[in-house]
Amino acid sequence: MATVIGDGALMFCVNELVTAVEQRLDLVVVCVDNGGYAEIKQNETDRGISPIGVDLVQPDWAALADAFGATGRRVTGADEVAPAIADAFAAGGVQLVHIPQGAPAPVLDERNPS
Ligand SMILES: Cc1ncc(C[n+]2csc(CCOP(=O)(O)OP(=O)(O)O)c2C)c(N)n1
Ligand SMILES: [Mg+2]
Repeated sequence: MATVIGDGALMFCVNELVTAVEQRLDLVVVCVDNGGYAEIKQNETDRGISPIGVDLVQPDWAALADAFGATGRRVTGADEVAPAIADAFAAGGVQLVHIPQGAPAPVLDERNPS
């Protein structure tokens, strides 16, 4: 199993990592971390609201995964994304791959198509 999840969404359900470890799942969690609730921030801006409560600190998600008994990896460049995900699948168990802002993930941003 695998999931791709934003940093804000992961913050809402991070406890489930422990459940996954308890249940001995093979689960790869890829956290795409843009440092906050970007969609909500955009919605606020679109409505003329000065953004509030939408810029989050970027935790060390890999360390958090390790603390939960999973295995965390943090990529520092785009070229590391695919190998890190491949390593996570190969390793088995609960694996978290943290892709912080500044290490662009190969994803399509629907709001800013290139
Ligand atoms: C269980 C749950 N809690 C709260 C929300 C409200 N919510 C919608 S989008 C969002 C922020 C998601 O942030 P992130 O995953 O970082 O995505 P981004 O907008 O930054 O791409 C939240 C909290 C939700 N949809 N579901
Ligand atoms: Mg985000």
